[in-house]
Amino acid sequence: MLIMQQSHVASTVRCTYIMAANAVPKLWRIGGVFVTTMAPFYIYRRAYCSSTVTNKTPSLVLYQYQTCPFCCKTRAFLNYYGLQYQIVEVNPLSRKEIKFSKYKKVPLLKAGDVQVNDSSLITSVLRSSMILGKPVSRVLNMYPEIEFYDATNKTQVKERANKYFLMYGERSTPPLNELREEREWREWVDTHLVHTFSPNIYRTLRESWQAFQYISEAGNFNPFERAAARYFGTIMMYFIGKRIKKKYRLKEDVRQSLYDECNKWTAAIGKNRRYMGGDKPNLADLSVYGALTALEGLDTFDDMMKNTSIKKWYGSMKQCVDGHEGATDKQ
Ligand SMILES: N[C@@H](CCC(=O)N[C@@H](CS)C(=O)NCC(=O)O)C(=O)O
Repeated sequence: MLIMQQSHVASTVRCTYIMAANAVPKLWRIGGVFVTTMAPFYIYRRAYCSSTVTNKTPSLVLYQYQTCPFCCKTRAFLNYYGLQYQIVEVNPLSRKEIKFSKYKKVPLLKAGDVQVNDSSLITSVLRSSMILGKPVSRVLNMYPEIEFYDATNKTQVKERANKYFLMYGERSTPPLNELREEREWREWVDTHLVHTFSPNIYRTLRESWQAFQYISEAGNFNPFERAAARYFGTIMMYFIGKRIKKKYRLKEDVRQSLYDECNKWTAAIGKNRRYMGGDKPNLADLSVYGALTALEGLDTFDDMMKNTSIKKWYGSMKQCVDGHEGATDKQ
């Protein structure tokens, strides 16, 4: 497995920067200066992740930012099931690698000619495809797109309303309460857990500075550009982090909000289960684990490990995912 470790933290920051900036449009415009400064230095990278291949697996190409939490969660799924895939690291500014796509976010997955957008949809479609033994193109039709008006953000939105559901067809399903629990916690990752990330990563000027050290070190900067990224990015993200904290009503101490979410998760697993899926991880385990890997290497991650009950579960998950333990469990 080829891991693009050198860009790990830089991409986390880059992604949370983009997420944050989208959440705060006015500051995004200010951020344009930063974006322009950074633009030439994001490098297009390809890597091949290889593990078990099945005859049924189409050629999978994952378009991603290396440590965007949504991309991390998709990779955790692919790695756990030992699927072979190619990574295309997207330039977050030009996004030229995904010019072919109307959907402008990552992750997006190409399975042969079929494009699947959104981390949760990718997970559901691929898992359903394994369960049913049907090609991705056919399974994707089971997730119809609906369009609606989002009154909060005042935009027209296209969604696959059943994106957290798995398709079993004629096959026997696990107990319904287990399926419901798995769905609800997968949704919780997208609607609660990830919202605690940016305010924590940019919590203090020191942490924000630390994060932007990684960005500038990962890129090929001349001294002026490196300084511009460090100083401008550090300050801007510090303030954007505060806005996000307010938007999602996080606690005064944002670490506490992250700890609370982690402890909620371990409490939901309880004392009698190793994983939410029982003896083996289910899609909720993979989703929580994958999203949290985006924080690795940052102070936030170390604090989370020290101050919550998540460490043991996280360590077991790492073994399962890195060991592709789901590769024998594709049905
Ligand atoms: N619901 C999507 C969210 C994906 C998302 O927001 N991705 C961010 C990166 S962290 C992105 O691509 N933003 C680019 C942009 O909005 O311009 C998923 O789960 O995949």
